[in-house]
Amino acid sequence: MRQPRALPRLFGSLLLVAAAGIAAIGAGPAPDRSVPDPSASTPRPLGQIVPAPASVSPGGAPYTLTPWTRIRVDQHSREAQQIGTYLAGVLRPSTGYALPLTDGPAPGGIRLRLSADERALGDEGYRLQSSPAGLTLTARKPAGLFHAVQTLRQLLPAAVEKDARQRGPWQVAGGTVTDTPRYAYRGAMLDVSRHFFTVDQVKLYIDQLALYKINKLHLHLSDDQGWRIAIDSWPRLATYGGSTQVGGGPGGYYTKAQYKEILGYAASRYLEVVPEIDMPGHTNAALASYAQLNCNGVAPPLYTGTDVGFSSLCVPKALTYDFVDDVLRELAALTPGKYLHIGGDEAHSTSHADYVAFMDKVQPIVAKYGKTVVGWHQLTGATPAKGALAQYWGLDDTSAEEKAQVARAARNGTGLILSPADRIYLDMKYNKDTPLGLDWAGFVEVRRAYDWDPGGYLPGAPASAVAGVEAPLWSETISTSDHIEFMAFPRVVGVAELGWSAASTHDWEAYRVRLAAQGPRMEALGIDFYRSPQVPWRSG
Ligand code: NGO
Repeated sequence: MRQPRALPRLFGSLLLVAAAGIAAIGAGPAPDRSVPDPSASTPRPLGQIVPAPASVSPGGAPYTLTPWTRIRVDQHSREAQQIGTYLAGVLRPSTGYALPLTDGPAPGGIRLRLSADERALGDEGYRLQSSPAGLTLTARKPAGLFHAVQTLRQLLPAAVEKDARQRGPWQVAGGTVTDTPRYAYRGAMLDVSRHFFTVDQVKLYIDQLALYKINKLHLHLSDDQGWRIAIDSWPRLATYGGSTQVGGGPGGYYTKAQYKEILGYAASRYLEVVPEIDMPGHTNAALASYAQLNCNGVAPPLYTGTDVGFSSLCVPKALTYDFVDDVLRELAALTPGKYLHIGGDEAHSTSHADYVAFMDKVQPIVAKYGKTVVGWHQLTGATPAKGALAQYWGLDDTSAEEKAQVARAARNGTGLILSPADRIYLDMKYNKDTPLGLDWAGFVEVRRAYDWDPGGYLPGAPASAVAGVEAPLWSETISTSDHIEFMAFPRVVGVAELGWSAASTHDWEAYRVRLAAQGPRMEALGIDFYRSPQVPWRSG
């Protein structure tokens, strides 16, 4: 986690970072990785970023930031202005340069340009052009401009991420990067129910995810151990249901104002928040808060263990649907994004018939409030609503029938978010010695998390059904930001690449070298990542 840092002894290590370059992605002979480039002033090659960019044409002399550099932003776009301010905020502390924002001509400056004509750049794509005359970031939409800024950060030396003044030079290799994502859904999930995380902790994670162009933050807001979002019509959900967590700590919940603060912060980093209220199982915190929600009218005690599958909303009771309607109405009203996630996993205490009946009643409530259903893939055992997304969390050895059920739904129009547990569950231990995490899906090393193809992953599911990928971080054993960082990084970086980069760039040997170059950057940012022996890290 980011700590205030003393002025470091940095210049030597920058040479190594700069030397970590490889040629354009997926092309040409493999570089000799054992020989560091001895040139101090060689900027990092344009393709040397994560996620791998769609296309790179290197050429010409580098661009150099100077104390006189200005950031020139199209004045008419407030969002472009905000992105310019954000960029200045990243660059000022480490460069020590003033980097004023301007809308006038800025010779030699950084230009942020929005252009509606750039159709090929889509909703999130961008172009970065670098030459001694200037650096231009172009996008059709602000999200693309924001992603361009992340690319620019990665093209500068890692020390640019430090929060105190460092020595330059601050150069970006000459040439052009043109980049668009493979998938529109590139997510990370944080379970704030098993352990509660504060607004600031969530913001920190958002910043870390944004660096790698993740664009969805799924918040698991309710579970047996805690209800984490204030619902005015059922206030005890938060005040009582949110009053503990795994292991019996104090828990917590977000007031609506705090939740909006998270939403605003996520939006400023171009992440859409996907809120989840898990049901009909995983509902002990709600059942404990209101006796009348229980079939027998008796509230169970709050729960601080880690078992799953023992709770269920009372499917035959009419009140259950008043409750769900109230919760989803209030949540939808808070949610600027498209999706409401209704869980649906591990409903082991709900009969199959009840499960199907429940989903038949609840999915139309989501639609009534103008949102699109997301559910864990067990939803495909009921009838997924039109346009719904099913989040697949099976394993390589999940039964053929279960996979076939999901594939069938995909052929019938249900979109897929892929979160295979034995690949990208960030709460799985890396190996037997990992002090945190679970191992029910096996150990997941960095290579395993990266080395699979979402497009062809689920047999019988059309590639076109895949909306994207998401890396869930369940928090039974995770209770601090350091924990989040250690389990997420660097695996979530690989997931970001699977979500963004074309299948043709997929190559573990090349990826691990690009990932290694992220080590000093993550160090500069204070991210306590796992130094996997599979990655040729360079010290920073
Ligand atoms: C499962 C379960 C969660 C656990 C998680 C732990 C899903 C979708 N339901 O994933 O309740 O927290 O495993 O890895």
